[in-house]
Amino acid sequence: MKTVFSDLQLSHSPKHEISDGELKPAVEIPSRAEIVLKTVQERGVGDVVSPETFGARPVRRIHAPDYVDFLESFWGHWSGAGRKGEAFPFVWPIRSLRPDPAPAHIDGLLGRYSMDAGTPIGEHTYSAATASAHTALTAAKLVHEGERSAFGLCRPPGHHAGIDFFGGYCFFNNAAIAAQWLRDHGATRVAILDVDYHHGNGTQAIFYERSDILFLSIHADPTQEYPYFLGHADETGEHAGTGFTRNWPLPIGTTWEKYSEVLDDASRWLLVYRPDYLIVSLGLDCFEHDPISGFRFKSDDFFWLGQRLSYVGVPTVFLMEGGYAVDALGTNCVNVLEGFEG
Ligand code: Q9C
Ligand code: ZN
Repeated sequence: MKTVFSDLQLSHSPKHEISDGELKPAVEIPSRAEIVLKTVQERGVGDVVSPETFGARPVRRIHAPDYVDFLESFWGHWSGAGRKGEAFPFVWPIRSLRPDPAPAHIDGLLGRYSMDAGTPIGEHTYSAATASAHTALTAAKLVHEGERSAFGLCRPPGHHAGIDFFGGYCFFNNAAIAAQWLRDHGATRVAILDVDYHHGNGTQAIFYERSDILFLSIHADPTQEYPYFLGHADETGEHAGTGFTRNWPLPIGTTWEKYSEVLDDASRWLLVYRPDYLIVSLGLDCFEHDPISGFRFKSDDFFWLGQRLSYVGVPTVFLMEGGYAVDALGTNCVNVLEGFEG
């Protein structure tokens, strides 16, 4: 299986995040991608290729023009205003407040286009997020050209990013951009299976009213875990998308034994839907030693996860999402890919 990766994705290098009432060291850091790349090479998964350029259009097929413009121009405004460090939002247009017209002030803009204070923007965030999206697109294109599978080593991740907001360490929704690109290049149905520990709120919301993209997610119960405000079992799609979203929230402490029963259920939905392509939002944060997560996968369990995904029998694009136990991240990720390849 080919891996797609670009060094540009390393240039987003957040120093801190706001969590637990503190300014803590960031966990979504460049070494995550470096160790996965190193393990892909050491274990001989296959060639590593650079992303192709796709221009600006595929990202703008998913994201609002004003949001993309905001991300592209933000650092100039921020540094121009004399701000020194990385940018954190701290005020949001919830409920009675108006998102539109968008504010002109940088602090207002940050809140208008974000969902949390854990996801700082730095000087190179836009170019890294763009490269990450192009990595996803290139992996999708490889599978579209006939490969059985491909691995987009995406970083920053994507599944929390919505049409016009960043959050959860995500800026552009790589899986959504890849799914839409496949639809725009002949696919009739695309399925996204999100196995990140956190609910993929951005991906779900983007496709919530559509039947041509099936969204399935297995994740920690949002009553107990980030993103807290989406991912309940009763969210199943709306309008034309009714029945084309499915969520399996699971309790903190879930092991592979329990998870795999639910994965069987999700696999049955895939078999019934018969997608042309499967995109796996591949979070590796279900690992027992993940520093911010509460499931109990062992490293070997990721191999079984990959094996089960191969049984779906559909051309598959793996796109990396979360996973923060850096030392084990390469092993866990490559276990999925090897489990898939059999
Ligand atoms: N005290 C992804 O896995 N909040 N994003 C963590 C920890 C944010 C995770 C707070 C978690 C976002 C792609
Ligand atoms: Zn996650």
